[in-house]
Amino acid sequence: MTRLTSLDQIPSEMRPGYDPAEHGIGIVHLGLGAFHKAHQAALTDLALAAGGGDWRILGVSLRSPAATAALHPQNGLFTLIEKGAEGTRARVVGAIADAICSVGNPGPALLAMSDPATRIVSLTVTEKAYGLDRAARGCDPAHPAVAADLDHPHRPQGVLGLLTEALRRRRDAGIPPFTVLCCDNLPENGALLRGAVTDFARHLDPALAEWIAGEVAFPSTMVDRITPAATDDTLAEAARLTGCEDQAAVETEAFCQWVIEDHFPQGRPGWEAAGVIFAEDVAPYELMKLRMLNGTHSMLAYAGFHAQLRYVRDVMENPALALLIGHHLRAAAATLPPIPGIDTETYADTLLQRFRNPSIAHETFQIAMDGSEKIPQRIFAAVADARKASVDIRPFALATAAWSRHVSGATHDCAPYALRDPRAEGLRNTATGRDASSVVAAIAGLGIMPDTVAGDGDFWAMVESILSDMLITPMTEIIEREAQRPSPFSRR
Ligand code: CS2
Repeated sequence: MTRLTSLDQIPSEMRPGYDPAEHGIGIVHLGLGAFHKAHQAALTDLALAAGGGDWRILGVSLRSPAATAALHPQNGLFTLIEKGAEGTRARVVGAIADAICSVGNPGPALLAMSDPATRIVSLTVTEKAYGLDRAARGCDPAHPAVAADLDHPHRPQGVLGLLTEALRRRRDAGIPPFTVLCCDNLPENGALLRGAVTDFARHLDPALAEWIAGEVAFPSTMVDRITPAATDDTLAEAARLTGCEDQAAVETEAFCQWVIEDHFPQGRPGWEAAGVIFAEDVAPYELMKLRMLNGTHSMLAYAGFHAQLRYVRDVMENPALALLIGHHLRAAAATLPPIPGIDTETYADTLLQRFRNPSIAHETFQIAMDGSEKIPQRIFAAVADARKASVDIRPFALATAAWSRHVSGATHDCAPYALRDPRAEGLRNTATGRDASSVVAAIAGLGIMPDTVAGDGDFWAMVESILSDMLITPMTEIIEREAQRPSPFSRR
């Protein structure tokens, strides 16, 4: 079978509705994973078909050459397989013009980011890659990439280093800055990244920091599309559908949402043609998504993984766990400020439907990754607001206990696994194989939550009591027992 390299090879109904060769690059994207391809690249593809413009994307991989090895030989083309209630649809996306890898050689990425034609630099690099000091809203000089880039700012490897060096070059050359578009699941992601980049720059050149603070736009975004990591099955399906070998194919759900603050001084693609919502203030949407979708995802990932449920769709088949998922969604909704035009019950129902999607094989172990980077905004922030609004905190205590069990490495009812978390080493020393109170002390002492939550004795007592059971009882039994408890979040 021939490798996908050109649109002539595929059926005409699967081609983009425009000729990619007629459109120049306007966006450099950092973090070339499945999510970027299924979300921003897919939507930019629709926007190019509808409104044109020089808005194709140069993808930069910051971690491994694998994404580049898949996309570069295919001239950036890849098959997008969308799976929803109406069945499977596939099309080839032409929005990515090329892919490069910056590992060990940031030169080409910096060149592209400093090019006047680049007007947006977007990012999906995962929470842990930034090197944020979230409490101080700055950068964390102890983060390995931040430390290395502060030492060698002209040969950056990390996110903050690359952005700052590219912005410096633009300032020095009198080129207006690009807009920085953070697309990771962080609260007020634009403002958070602005704080981190300006703080990073301040360590090197205070005048540059001032220029960035005054001139660079960092709109916040809420991104949403459930996209499992591509597998051999994904590639085989793409080959069947297109008739070409495709090493870069991606599969995703039919649902897709992107809410963005409309602040793009150098312009932007006509994304509204692709259904993108532009809002004055994205924060309420982000909070809703982080606490309802992502918070529930984390809870079901830890409980589900330890109940030996491999995929989210399997979790939804367990009636007791499905009931607890409903409780978590309603508890999370109760912590949110009202959002005009949004009914959180309807949003919760849509989420349940999406989690049930039988054609999406989303591994609980994948979602369980990097808990210490995710739980703060997904669970602990909800606890803080739940306390203010007198909302029952038990669902959040259950989620925290399930994460703590994952961190403790207890395997009395499941196979051994490696903890995938940037704080894994520290947690191995303080939490692995320990009793419930030591694990809870290790978690509460991580410094990743508001002081009010860290000092909330009742909350931690509840977590510890659930966790003590979880350390000796099979997770399936804990779930059954928990589901039988009366809850204010039962659907009336
Ligand atoms: C998930 C997200 O892996 C995870 O932590 O919760 O990747 C989730 O699938 C996306 O945010 C959906 O938009």
